Amino acid sequence: MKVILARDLLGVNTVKGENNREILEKKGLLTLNIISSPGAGKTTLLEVTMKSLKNKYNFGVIEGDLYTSRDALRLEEHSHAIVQINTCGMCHLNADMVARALKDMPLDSLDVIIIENVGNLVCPAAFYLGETFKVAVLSVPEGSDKPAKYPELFKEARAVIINKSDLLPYTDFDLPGCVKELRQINPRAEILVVSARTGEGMDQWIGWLEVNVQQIKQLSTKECLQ
Ligand SMILES: Nc1nc2c(ncn2[C@@H]2O[C@H](COP(=O)(O)OP(=O)(O)OP(=O)(O)O)[C@@H](O)[C@H]2O)c(=O)[nH]1
Ligand SMILES: [Mg+2]
Repeated sequence: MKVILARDLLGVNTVKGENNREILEKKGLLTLNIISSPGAGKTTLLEVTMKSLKNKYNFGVIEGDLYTSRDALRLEEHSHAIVQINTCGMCHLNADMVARALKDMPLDSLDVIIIENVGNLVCPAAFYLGETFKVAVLSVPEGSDKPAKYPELFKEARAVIINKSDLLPYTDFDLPGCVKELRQINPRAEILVVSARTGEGMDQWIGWLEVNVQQIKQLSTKECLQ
């Protein structure tokens, strides 16, 4: 009897993720894998971000949802290319799904790829898709204890966005305590406190994004010249 271990499946996924990464790096594309619990505000954050940058950068979006194309419809007007993946019940995207989506994208005319993962704080963190960075979104109503209780994603994220800061006065969210725990879990993560609704903190997040778009472009140009 053949026994397949979850570890082996993850290994196969990682190899496919590395293939995606190679393709994306050659094109000089910053690729962000945006992960959060359902409803933390990923799509809202992306709507505001892409609206403010769409005259500067061409965004390619891979939208992951169990069902429906609702989020893709919200982002379509701000993106240069968009592919919706419906996982039909699966709680995360995997590298193979992303490889198929990339084949349908005009990579040469893009500057950034945004992958909005399926809303889930745990499983998506285990599946490498070939992204440059994972970005974790935590929202105020979820509670400030979540990074310590669900550390997998927060350990790996290059940026952690604490969204819905407009709700801080109405909740018991302990912002200094949360930031302290995040720093213990992941000292190198950029921590950004934002409200996609009011716009508070959005300039810092957009600034972070722009710096990284440029760095990845410069890296790929240097490699081409060598
Ligand atoms: N008060 C407040 N509400 C927000 C903010 N950002 C998003 N929301 C609301 O939160 C709800 C969920 O937002 P979405 O952007 O759909 O969240 P999501 O993470 O994309 O959700 P899934 O894709 O289903 O996981 C919506 O009602 C938004 O209007 C914010 O900064 N403040
Ligand atoms: Mg969404």
